[in-house]
Amino acid sequence: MIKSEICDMLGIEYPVFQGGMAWIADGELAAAVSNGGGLGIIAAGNAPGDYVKEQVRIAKSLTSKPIGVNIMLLSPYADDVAKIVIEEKVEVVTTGAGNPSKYIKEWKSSGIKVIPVVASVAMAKLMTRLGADALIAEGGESGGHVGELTTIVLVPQICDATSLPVIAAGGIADGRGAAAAFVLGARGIQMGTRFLSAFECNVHPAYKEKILKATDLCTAVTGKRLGHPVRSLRTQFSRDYSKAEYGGMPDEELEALGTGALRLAAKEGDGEKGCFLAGQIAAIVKKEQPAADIIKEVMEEAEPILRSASLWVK
Ligand code: TUI
Repeated sequence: MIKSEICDMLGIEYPVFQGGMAWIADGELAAAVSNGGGLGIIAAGNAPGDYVKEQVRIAKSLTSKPIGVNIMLLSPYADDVAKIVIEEKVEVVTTGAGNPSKYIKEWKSSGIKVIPVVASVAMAKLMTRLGADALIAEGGESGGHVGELTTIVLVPQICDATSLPVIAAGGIADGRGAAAAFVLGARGIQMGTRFLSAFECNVHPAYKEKILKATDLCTAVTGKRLGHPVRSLRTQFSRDYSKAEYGGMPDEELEALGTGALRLAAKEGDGEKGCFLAGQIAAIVKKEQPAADIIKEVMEEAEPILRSASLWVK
């Protein structure tokens, strides 16, 4: 059994977080992950506060275990959601795509565990100083909004920069990746892409199908020019967007081209105009299964790998 201080800190069985995937990670998925012994996380994404409130209530009706909410800091509703997590007594807040400094004091004084995603050493040091409880080090192999560095170089550098426990994210979808993360110094893992194939994940069936059929080179990063690089499956949308991005389309038009594309993929499975966020590890996701089985399987795979690591030492 793999345990770490993250389990004690949050009252969870396995040090496994489910990534806060915008328009996908709802109350039902989060509850299934938490009931499976991990930390289920509801994605606020760009959705209004009422949506988040509803999903938290759904999750809490389905589990008595701790749950988290991921606040996407580029959202126009981030301030609203920051209050709602306090009102709804959410146990854990993770943040992404920005700097959550202005919220941390209030979350902490409300008893919320604060776990920001960091993509640089500077941000890790700042979050440590401001009283975060742990950090998620997310490498650019991940789906969605990506930083510059890969998981293998980011995790040890973040571990060296902080005394807080670090959760590794980006490029992890099985026990090999999980074991590697622990060897790099992480005390937990976060997976997004792998949970897309959970039975309890309510994403459109066409999205799941694309993940199950994904191959090694099937993702690409778009949006660098606007300062919001995003990794998604190579589709009609990503090709059209890249063409516009490098073909000189004005910024406002380019911004408009991306608006609504995440929702179209997640809710409608729209293969033409949808943006199907996915990590580079999508190709090793091969089957649908209950969220609880995903957690167990990944942890059970990692255990013998970590045990046998000592065989390399002569
Ligand atoms: O946030 C994510 N992944 C996401 S957010 C998202 S929704 C979206 N919609 C429109 C445009 C962009 C995104 C889909 N996927 N992952 C966590 C993450 N956070 N990755 C990288 C970062 C990050 C980047 C910069 C965290 C902090 C940061 O600090 C910048 C600063 O303010 O100094």
